[in-house]
Amino acid sequence: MRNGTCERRTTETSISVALSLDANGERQIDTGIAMFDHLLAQWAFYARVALVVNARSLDRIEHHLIEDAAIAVGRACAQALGDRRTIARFSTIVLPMDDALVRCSLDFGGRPYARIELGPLPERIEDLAAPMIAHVLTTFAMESGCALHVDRLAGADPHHVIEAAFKALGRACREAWQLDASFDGYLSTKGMLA
Ligand SMILES: [Mn+2]
Repeated sequence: MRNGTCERRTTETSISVALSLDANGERQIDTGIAMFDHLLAQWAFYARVALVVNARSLDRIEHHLIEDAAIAVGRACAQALGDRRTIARFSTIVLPMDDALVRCSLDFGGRPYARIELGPLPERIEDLAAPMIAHVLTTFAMESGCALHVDRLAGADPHHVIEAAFKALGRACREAWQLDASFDGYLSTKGMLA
């Protein structure tokens, strides 16, 4: 089983994440921020992972809580992926949700990069500050070791746009993390992922 955990305790937050890649989308997520829980649940469900996230703020600063939870989820992914032998590595998903259409394209080759283009968003979406959305996606890319491109292709409702982004990321992770039986080793002409 490909499992990862991350315990992160600082003066700002207390975060606990447990992740299993080969699962069925079951999740238990509590960050105290309903919209963030909702987005993590969408990601986990469509990635078909098992995800436990318990995140508590110790300094009552929302930015720290969300940032640290994203770091912990990304690190748990990196640990679960291990040496990344035989993973399919790439995926591109274009995902509709009513008016919204979002493309997520990624490479889990281990070189972190993020380009997040979600267009104009209101200051807050439900109880989540909008600037945190790109921050979460970028942090995930840096800590999990993927090159991540997310583009809003259409969308009027900001809730739909960001929800579609996390669903697309989940579907793309599921594809990229699948083991490809057509080769034995690393999916790279270099013979390694670096
Ligand atoms: Mn929703």
